[in-house]
Amino acid sequence: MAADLFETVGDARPSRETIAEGAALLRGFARPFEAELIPALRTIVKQAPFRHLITPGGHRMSVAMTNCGSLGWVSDPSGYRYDPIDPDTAKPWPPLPDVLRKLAASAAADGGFHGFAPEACLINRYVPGAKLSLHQDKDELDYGAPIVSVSLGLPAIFLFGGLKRSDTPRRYRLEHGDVAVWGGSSRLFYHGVAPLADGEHGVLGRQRINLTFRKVR
Ligand code: MD6
Ligand code: FE
Repeated sequence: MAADLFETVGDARPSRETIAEGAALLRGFARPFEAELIPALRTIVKQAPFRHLITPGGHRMSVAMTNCGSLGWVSDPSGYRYDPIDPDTAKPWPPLPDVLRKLAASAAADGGFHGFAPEACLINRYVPGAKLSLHQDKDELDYGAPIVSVSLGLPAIFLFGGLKRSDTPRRYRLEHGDVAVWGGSSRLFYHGVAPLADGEHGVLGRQRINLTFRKVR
């Protein structure tokens, strides 16, 4: 059969997609960092293990979390906050490795935000069935900086709405190595992650890892 005119070799998804003003998906952007990135993450989670945080409403989150950087995002019954100390280990969070700093800054620049210097990297682990309800990222003091979000492991459906919780979200499939950069007029858009479908990833197994880099103050 003759090749279809619109067929492309390899990955048919565009390498960069603007999904709103200030928001872009950079397909495969993290792949060149992978060989350094994954060992760095293994070191971090040995020092600051994943844990299931409790929301202010008293619910245990299905996504397990940890952090690296000078500040970490935490939730407990008293509220959400950024804390320089890991409440589980009573020690500072592991430092942000150079490879993560470089990945975050170069992705932000590619998305149009130059000079991005994150203080916090929130590391999320999803197992099949885990999800993240629609929310806004609004615990930071500096909304001028974007958020850079790196997806690793199993693919997920990212839900991306608007400024109101009632705005119907669009759905984007995020795969291993994809990066979302998020700022400007969409910085406070509601977003979430649909329940993770079961599967086995060649590098990370039966899980999805998401890194979100934030400039907090
Ligand atoms: C996740 N991400 O992809 C969760 N927030 O696992 C987020 O909550 C997020 O991807 C702000 C900007 C980009 C994101
Ligand atoms: Fe978020």
